[in-house]
Amino acid sequence: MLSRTSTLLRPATASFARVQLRAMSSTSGEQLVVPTRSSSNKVSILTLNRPKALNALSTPLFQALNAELEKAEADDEVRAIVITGGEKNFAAGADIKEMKDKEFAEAYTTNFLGSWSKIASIRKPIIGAVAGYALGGGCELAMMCDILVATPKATFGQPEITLGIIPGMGGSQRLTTLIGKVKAMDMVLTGRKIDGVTAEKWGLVSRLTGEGESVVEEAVKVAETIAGFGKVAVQAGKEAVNGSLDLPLEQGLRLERRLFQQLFATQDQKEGMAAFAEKRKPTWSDK
Ligand code: CO8
Repeated sequence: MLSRTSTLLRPATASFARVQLRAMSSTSGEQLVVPTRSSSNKVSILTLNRPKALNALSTPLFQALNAELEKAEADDEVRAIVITGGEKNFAAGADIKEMKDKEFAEAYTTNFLGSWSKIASIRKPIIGAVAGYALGGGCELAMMCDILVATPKATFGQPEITLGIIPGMGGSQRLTTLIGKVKAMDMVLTGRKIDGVTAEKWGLVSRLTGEGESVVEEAVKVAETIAGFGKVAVQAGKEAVNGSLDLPLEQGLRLERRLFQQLFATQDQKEGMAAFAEKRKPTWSDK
């Protein structure tokens, strides 16, 4: 699955990989999330790996993804994260077979899906790489990434209505913020699916791959660009943009101004501006 990306990616170190295997295996021993690193080692690439079920998002898969996200967040070497389903399918939604017999009491008392939004609390930048289906929970997972790269033929949709339910992980909320009320209503109430080209036009996707390009490689390139900047400013940028989603304008502007002013206390601000004046490349210290 990762063969087309081999020039940019390399497997995690042996000891790292052993830990991953334990954390990410299903009871059948299947590795549900495959962690690799970019050749610079700065980008953690997490590949959903249930190809036969089109990467349907089961509870064990999400537990594995959450565990990998926590490791990537804690790893000092990792400066950006790519989440992908590889070059064929991102994820065709929550696992319908797992959900079909759920009852209200169990779903409510066990907070079913409650932990699935862990990704939204990760402070490092996350780039989603979408090919094929990103449906239901798959579309919602994609929308929890900070930047989305997709193929023109990728398929986005919230088809929950066809199953007698509605989106449960932000599909009605994040989608509306991204593409506006009437288009979100259209997708949520009719189950309408859109391709990558339309998703880019509507503001759901930030970049499309060109002819013959690997979506994972393109996402890793974006991640490497970010990984090349100072960590403090990157984290502040992510916090400021996310603030705009939660805060009224006045408070959002105050957050942005405070973060902006605080960056003048960093060595990276001194270095970045000195390097510009001296016509040289900056060397970031992340301080
Ligand atoms: N769950 C479980 N299994 C799935 C899912 C899924 N969401 N999607 C596909 N599969 C399985 C199929 O059952 C099939 O398995 P098998 O070979 O054992 O029969 C295999 O994947 C291949 O699928 P198809 O044969 O159906 O492949 P097609 O190419 O004919 O069709 C489709 C592809 C159109 C994507 C079709 O599989 C489909 O419609 N899938 C369901 C899409 C969907 O409705 N998704 C929304 C699910 S509900 C949801 O996500 C709720 C979100 C709530 C929050 C969740 C937070 C994460």
